[in-house]
Amino acid sequence: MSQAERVVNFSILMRLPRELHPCHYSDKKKVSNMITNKQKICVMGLGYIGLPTASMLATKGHQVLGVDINPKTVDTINQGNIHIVEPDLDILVRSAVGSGNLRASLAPEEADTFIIAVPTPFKKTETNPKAPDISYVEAATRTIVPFIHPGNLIILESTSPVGTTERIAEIIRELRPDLTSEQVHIAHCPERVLPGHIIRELVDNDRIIGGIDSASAEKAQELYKTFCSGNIFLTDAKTAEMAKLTENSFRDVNIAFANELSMICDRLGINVWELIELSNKHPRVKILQPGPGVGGHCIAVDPWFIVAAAPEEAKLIRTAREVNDHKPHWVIDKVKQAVESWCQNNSKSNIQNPTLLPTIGCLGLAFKANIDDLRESPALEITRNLIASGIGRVMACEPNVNGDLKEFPLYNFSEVLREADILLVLVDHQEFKGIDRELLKEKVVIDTRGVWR
Ligand code: SAJ
Repeated sequence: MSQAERVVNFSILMRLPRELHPCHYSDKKKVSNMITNKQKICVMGLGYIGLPTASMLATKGHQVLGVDINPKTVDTINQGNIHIVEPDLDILVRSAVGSGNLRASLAPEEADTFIIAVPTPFKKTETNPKAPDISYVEAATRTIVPFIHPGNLIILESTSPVGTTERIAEIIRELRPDLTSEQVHIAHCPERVLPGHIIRELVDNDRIIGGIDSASAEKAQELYKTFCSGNIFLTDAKTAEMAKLTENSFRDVNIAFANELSMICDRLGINVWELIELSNKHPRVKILQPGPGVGGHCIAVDPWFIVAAAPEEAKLIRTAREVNDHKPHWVIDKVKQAVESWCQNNSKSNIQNPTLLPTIGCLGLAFKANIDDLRESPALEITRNLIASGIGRVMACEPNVNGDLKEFPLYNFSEVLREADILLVLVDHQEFKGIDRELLKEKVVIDTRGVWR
């Protein structure tokens, strides 16, 4: 182990729980000896996947160059800091940069392996409002093309529509006719990590690697073995692409089932949380939890890639997306109904003459529990909509965000509990659990997460 690796591992060891530090990962049998397999690696995109992957590889002794188009991101990382929130990532990045094994840049350099970890959102086209947008993958590929040498490995980590890995091969063929297909290895190794648990899952999760040929898959496996202690399964690129989309679609369909049940139960006057708990006592039933909708930038996006590729066949997957996308609107209607009832019970007020409208407390804005990530959050969408509708004074509370948002102020939980007439629970953050139920006595409660069921 080099001095640099010792510094990395020691500093992480000092601050991370044992099961989270890289020495512990490398204790595991399946993680190969880092010293025998050091590479120069160029990681394109330093977001939620690229940065943890780059840092992890650096702590395993590889020389890693992280590339991002945002100069602020590059500067932040070169100072050993992070621009995103993820538990323990700050420690990992600081150590990786401090060791000299990780640096960030605006431009790629020659390397043994290139890893592409850029966004794959959807875009509106004339024929499809949710068409996959692989332009970032294409742009990243074009950027690395001049630096590719015979023997190089190119890995696509981004969740991608079926055919994207082959598209990378096509771009390289077009722009570098001097390279034969045997000289360049290309594989898809879709990321599978859960935001909030990225560092642990990066190491522990099983991985699927799909090569454009078996030599590519095997070469990629060698690299992932240097930090991944889970099993690594090899397949072709198309199957690997579809496997990732399938995993997120499976979850989306199952959440849609729970969300649909919650709306049915509301109509029938049944407590959906009790219903799910009881149904899950069956040995082969495992229903997920309803919520205000599905957020984040993965599960609400990836199923559309399957729908776009097979619109005739993907009926269930499409419907699940529609059910989950509808849920925030259903919640907004529930709040509007609650406001109307509140106004009727408080005779001085009505919606047309808003001398006395209720205060609505929105609890949680993040896209899921115990994180601060507001991107594609149904809770944020609902809160924005309620503010714009002017049906009452809205007090939003997000305990994981410091200060106010640009758009509206944030209040602390106790202020909201004290002042709100209607309490709308949008995220099952730890802070909201276990409060004295007496405090809810005079309130109208709409609990989309079953926190106070
Ligand atoms: N949600 C519910 N009810 C549930 C579970 C989740 O309403 O029972 C909601 C959450 O509140 C959130 C959304 O679904 O709004 C997504 O949250 P999540 O925890 O299910 O998933 P993500 O988006 O954080 O991460 C997913 C993971 N995929 C799967 O679990 C199959 C992760 O492993 C992937 O790596 C990630 O997508 C990704 O990057 O694709």
